[in-house]
Amino acid sequence: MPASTSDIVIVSNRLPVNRVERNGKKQWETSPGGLVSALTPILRTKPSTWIGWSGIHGRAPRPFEHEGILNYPVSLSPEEIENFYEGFSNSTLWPLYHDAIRPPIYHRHWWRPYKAVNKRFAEIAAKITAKNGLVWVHDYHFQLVPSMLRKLRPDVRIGFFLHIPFPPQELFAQLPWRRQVLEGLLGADVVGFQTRYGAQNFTRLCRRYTTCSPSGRLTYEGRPVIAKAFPISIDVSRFEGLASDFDVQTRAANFKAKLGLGRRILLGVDRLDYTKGIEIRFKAYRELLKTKKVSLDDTVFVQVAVPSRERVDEYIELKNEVERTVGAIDGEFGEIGKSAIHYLHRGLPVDELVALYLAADVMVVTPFRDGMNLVAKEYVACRHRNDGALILSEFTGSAEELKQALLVNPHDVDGMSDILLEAIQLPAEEQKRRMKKLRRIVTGHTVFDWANDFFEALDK
Ligand code: GDG
Repeated sequence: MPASTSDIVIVSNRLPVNRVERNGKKQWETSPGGLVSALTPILRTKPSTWIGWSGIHGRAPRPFEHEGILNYPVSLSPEEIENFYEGFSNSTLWPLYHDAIRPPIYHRHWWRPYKAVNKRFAEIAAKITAKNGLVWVHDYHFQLVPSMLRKLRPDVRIGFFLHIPFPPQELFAQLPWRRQVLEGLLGADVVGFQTRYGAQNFTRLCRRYTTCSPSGRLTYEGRPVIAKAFPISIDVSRFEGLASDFDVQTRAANFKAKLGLGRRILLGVDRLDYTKGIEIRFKAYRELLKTKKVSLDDTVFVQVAVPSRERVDEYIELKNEVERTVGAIDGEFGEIGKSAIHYLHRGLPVDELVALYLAADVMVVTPFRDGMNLVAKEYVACRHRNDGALILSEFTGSAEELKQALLVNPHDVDGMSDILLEAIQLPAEEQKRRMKKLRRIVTGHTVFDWANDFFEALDK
């Protein structure tokens, strides 16, 4: 074991920092996002290390400390990025775990690099974790790490959390490496999912395809394995703080004025991903314009589509499709100086994002399948005046909790048009009634509670 080891080790695809250039100088900057802010307070209490890819091509930088956390960068070769990341992780597992919305691709030449990269991460974790330490592995990129690590370090407590859905048997059974993946996960002491359905699917599949106990509590190779839902949340006070900031509120007022006072603003915020149902919400909106139930004078749609996985074919096609649809709708209904849809293909600074959440009368969240969907929770956290309407797909993890949203089946264009209209016309009293309940749920369970609950289950 090396001279300095860590009591807590996090394994995730990306490090919690980004390499950025400021005033001509390259430096590390903490990545925005709930996961990093949730884990940071816990990681600061004990010697801790975060293992991940730095996003830099070529040789990995040496381990370094940044804001009290030791970062351990791991290198990925261009072939590994192609086969492990874009291939097996994002063209096999991602579509398979999201209801096979796009056909998952099963290439044997992707599986080997997936195993090899998982092994590299497991070996590093084994090397740097202190005796009886704790390792928390994140997400679908690393499902083999738990069992690989257990073989190397049986003394260590191992947790795994899946940020995306875990599919039902009918789908998961397609995976040529289904047994290996299940056995990989069973190396953990605690396997966490976003919803209880994910935990149930996993438990059933383990009983069917591995030597797990056939009934009763889940045990594997004589060891208990906890498979349970730990629904993730957001840093509520950060969003509440931003939403009550004077500059952010001024910006929100400016957005409203620019978009046209008196127009109801519909907002979508998503990574440009085929799971998010972006094109379907535009079809539903088009229907309302076509049937003159709404007009350009009374509504406007703003869509932020953050670029994502831009080298994967399916994402290139999706971008073309979404942009064609936006162009067609604006071509048909737009006027000089007045668009039906404002489409921004870029990420915005978080204060601008919050200003948009404040400006939006209707938040439109319509994924075909989503592990949780934090955008829905962020919108609610920002609506401190208890107004606004949240449209939420039934097929998101958040819909399990946010029952007072206007729930919608994202495959039903007519149903979605109806819900859009209902949301646009929702009386103030009804907005208040729903939003109050939604806010109670979101503020009552933050990302810090999520992280604490998981550590508590793991630290037994
Ligand atoms: C995966 C799972 C699960 C978006 N646009 C901007 C921006 N964002 C931020 C949002 C939010 C995050 O990105 C997106 O989170 P989601 O949960 O909506 O979706 P995924 O990226 O697919 O995340 C998902 C999540 O992991 C956590 O477990 O909920 O189901 O798929 O926080 O605010 N942030 C900024 N500018 C943008 O333009 N600054």
